Amino acid sequence: MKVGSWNEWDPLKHVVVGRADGTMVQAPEPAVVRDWPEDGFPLGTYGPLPEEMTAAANEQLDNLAHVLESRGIRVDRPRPLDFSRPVATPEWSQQSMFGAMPVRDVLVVIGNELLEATMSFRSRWFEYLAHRPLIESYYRADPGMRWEAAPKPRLTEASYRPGFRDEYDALPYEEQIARVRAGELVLTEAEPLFDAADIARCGKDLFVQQSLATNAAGIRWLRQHLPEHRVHGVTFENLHPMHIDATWVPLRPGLVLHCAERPADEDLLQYFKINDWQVVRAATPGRQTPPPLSACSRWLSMNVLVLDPGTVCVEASETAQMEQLDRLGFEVVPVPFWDVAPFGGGLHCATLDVHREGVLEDYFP
Ligand code: DAV
Repeated sequence: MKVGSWNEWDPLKHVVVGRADGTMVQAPEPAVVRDWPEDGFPLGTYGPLPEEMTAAANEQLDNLAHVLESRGIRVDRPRPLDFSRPVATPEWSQQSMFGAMPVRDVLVVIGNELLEATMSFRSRWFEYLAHRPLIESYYRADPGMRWEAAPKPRLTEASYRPGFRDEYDALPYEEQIARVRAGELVLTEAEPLFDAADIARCGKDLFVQQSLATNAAGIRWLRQHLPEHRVHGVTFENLHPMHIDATWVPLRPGLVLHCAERPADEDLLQYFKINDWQVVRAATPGRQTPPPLSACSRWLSMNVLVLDPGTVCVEASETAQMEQLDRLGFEVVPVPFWDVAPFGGGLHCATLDVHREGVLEDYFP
């Protein structure tokens, strides 16, 4: 048993796969406002996702676990909490938590270090507790593991721009994108904030997206915490940036998949190109609409899980994405996963690499 992973593609040996049990459409909070009247959750309401959706998601998550186990990969599962419970710190209270499906958002393994992200939603402040029994067991089993947690944020009103949503939604597109580029979204710079799923790991280089969940102070904290890495703060032309793993997805050394609808900064493109990386525009998703009850987009089609530099799991209905990866030389493992999407994402979101074989390398010398 070993905790260790330097990138998104080395041979996967041990992984956590999330669970859908008890996932909530979370109660309103400064960072998030859910408004899905057609799906039974009009503005201001909250509650558990329907039981039949939860059962369907769990079936697909269990199937993913079996697919991985049948390939000799060890799979662990988190312990869901009662996410319907109100939670509080001395400075705020929140009427519900969220869930334990997108493990990728909460935790990241960088080398022998397992790092707990700050998170930036009040509904997700306690989510690490769903994963703690596993983390404790890893810490006991692997004397070489480093266990770290970023500073727990306060998440007071000072961490959020008041009236952000209405103001932002009323801006013309160019001004919205200027805000994205400047990192002036819902989070202020009062304290470091980041979700682990805004990090794309490429050995010595870590690409961290500033987003609705990650601020500049969070990226600065990561840079200071990981002095042996080059930590790049990046943005894309995306009106609702939230986690990098449906936008900029490294697949193997020299190959990154990019969401064509979300142009990258010229600096980022140049950095990859001068280091002989191929930047490939991901195939257009098969679906026209985002998943229900979800902040994710249809670009979950490119939220793939790489098993080794020649093998990749792709959502089973995303034919064009599978064909593209096949042409790029991968063995494609189709995994049905669309029923999981309402619970927080795709195959990459739902997993955490505990151990990938391999060593720290510099892919951008
Ligand atoms: O860009 O559609 C995908 C990842 C969510 N964890 C998006 C978000």
